[in-house]
Amino acid sequence: MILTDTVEVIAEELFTAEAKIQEIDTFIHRYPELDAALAYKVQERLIEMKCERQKTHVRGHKLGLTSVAKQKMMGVHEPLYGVLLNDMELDQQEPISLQPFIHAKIEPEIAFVFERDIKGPISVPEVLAATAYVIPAFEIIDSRYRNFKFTLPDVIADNASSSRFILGDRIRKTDGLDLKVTGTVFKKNGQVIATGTGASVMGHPARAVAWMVNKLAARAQYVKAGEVVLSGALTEAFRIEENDVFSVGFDGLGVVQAIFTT
Ligand code: OOG
Ligand code: MG
Repeated sequence: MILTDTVEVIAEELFTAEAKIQEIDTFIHRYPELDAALAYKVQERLIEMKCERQKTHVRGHKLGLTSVAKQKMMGVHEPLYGVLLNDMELDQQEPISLQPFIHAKIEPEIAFVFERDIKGPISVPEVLAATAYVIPAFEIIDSRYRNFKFTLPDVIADNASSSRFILGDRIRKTDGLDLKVTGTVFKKNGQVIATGTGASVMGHPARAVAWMVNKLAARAQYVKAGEVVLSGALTEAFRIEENDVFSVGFDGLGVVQAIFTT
């Protein structure tokens, strides 16, 4: 009973923080029992609340902290996963207002879409064989926690800091493509701010996907055909300021842009 209350209280406070655009304290001190397993229960409850109250539905999944660059930046040294909802998707042609965000950051990712349901146990070659296509993507993350600082259970509960995502329009089959050597160039207002390669994501972006699918299997969950999976940032994330324009190009995959207003 007490555990259920903990889940309910944390999910409700995270929901409210996002709705009111207010940063909050992390939960780990208030609830020392908050471990990764309990935090995934909070995340599940939070997603349920969003689906009910925002009349949205699951669009896919995301990986986080799958690169050394991101793990170092955030001081959390394990990957995690979260859920993408339909109302998180933005169009790269539409200017994006900064009003709904607390302290948003942007990061380049490779998105996967699968031609059939994928369930654990699964290997990297099996993930690649089931991939319908990959798409260049941006993720906008916006932690609900003060100063964008958290522990692993806190960030799991907060649905892995997810906020929005943008998909490019070129899609590519993975045949003849070696995603581990796929290079990326990330620009802000025309200047290169970071570069990376597919291998920065757990050695191969498909390894991150396999890792998540195997974790989901332990909770009797899986990735459905047609869902989007963001495999995790290849570089560190950058704070978004008014009127910034970001673009990211992936060798052989194409480009995606994000145009911000005030
Ligand atoms: C956690 C989410 C990280 C990624 O791609 O590494 C993430 C965070 O850094 O706030 O989405
Ligand atoms: Mg990300």
